[in-house]
Amino acid sequence: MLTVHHLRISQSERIVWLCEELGLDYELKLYNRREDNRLAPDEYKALHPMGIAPVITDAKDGHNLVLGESGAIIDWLLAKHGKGRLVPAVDSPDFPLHLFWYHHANGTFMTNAMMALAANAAGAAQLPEFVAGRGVKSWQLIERHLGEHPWFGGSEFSAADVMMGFGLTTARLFGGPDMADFPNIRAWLKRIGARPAYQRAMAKAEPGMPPKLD
Ligand SMILES: N[C@@H](CCC(=O)N[C@@H](CS)C(=O)NCC(=O)O)C(=O)O
Repeated sequence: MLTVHHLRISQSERIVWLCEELGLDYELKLYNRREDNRLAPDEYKALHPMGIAPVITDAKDGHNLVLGESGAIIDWLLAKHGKGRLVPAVDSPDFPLHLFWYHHANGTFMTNAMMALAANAAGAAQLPEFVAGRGVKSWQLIERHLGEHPWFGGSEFSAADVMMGFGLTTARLFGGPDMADFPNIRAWLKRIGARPAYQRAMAKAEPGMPPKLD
């Protein structure tokens, strides 16, 4: 049985969302963050050597899969169960858009957000230029892209939207720019908020917590 291990208020919400988009049969286990340091509890740390969310497990046909890292998990789920869904055709002009944003999400956008968080936690009076500059560029590029295309992967919703989603929604609970400056991003947030799969995922992953869509 496929099990999604979701650490509350974390990037593992992506995997719940993907499972709902694909209509998969899966078990969802919720874990609260530790009270003292907001990190994953020991039970979560025991799942995988990195001990960070997301992690999936799947015990099937004598194989016990334990897989971490959002992109690896999404690639695995799409390869196993996607049947071509949520990735544009290789020959489509949407394919490179999808690839760029699918990888920008963790390769640059979230990495930069984490560096900003770390600098703030360390008491930096201001962010180092390479962090601040990259953050501004990323947000501006996202805004421009979503003014030209409805989805990160171009004309259709794709796994790139799932990858980008956390940084544009729940991660903003920890800080982020003034959304008044980003009407195209706000329109995208409305579009994902209207998706039944997103609504189901967030109700299951974060019961009682309204998704951060404004
Ligand atoms: N690049 C990783 C990032 C994972 C990550 O940083 N997860 C955070 C939550 S957003 C985490 O598990 N934090 C709790 C901890 O470090 O104990 C991925 O996407 O899987």
